Amino acid sequence: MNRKVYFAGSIRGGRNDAALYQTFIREINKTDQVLTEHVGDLSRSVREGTRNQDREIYEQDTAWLRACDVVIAECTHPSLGVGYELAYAERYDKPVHILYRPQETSLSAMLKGNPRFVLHPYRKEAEGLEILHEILQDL
Ligand code: 6K6
Repeated sequence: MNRKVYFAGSIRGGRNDAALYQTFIREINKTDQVLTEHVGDLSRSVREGTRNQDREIYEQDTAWLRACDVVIAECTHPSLGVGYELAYAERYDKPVHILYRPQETSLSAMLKGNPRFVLHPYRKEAEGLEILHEILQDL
C-alpha cells in the first residue's frame, strides 16, 4: 500500500478524457500515492509554456518516472508525451499498465506489440476502476 504511482494521460495531446483521468487518480489515491495529480487537474492551462517551464516539467516527470513503483497510462486519447513516458519507463524496468477503450481508438502497434506492456482494454469508467483495483492488488 501507498506505492508511488505514475499516472500518465494526454495533456497537450488533447484533454477530452481529463475528467476520467481525475476520477482514476482519485481512486488510486485512496490506497496509494499518485505522483502526477496534475494530469487530472481540469483547471490548469495546457498551453505551451516557455522553454524553461517545459524543461522543469521534463526534469520533474522523468525524475518521478525513475522513482515510481508502477506506471499506469490511459491511452485512448493519443499523446506524444505519454508515448515518450512509456518508453522511458520501459528503459528503467518499471511495470507498465495501459488502459484503453478499443471501441474508441486504434492503439499504436508500438504499444500493443510490446510484450513488456500489460494491456487492459475496457469499455466504461466502472470497468476501468475495477481494472485499477486489480492492478494495485497484484503489485
Ligand atoms: C497542464 C495541465 C496540467 O499540468 C500542466 C502543465 N504541464 C505538464 N505538467 C506535468 N506533466 C506534463 C505536462 N505536460 C505534459 N506532461 C506529461 O506528459 C504528463 O505526465 C503526461 O502523462 C504527458 C502528457 O503529454 P502531452 O504530450 O499530451 O502533453
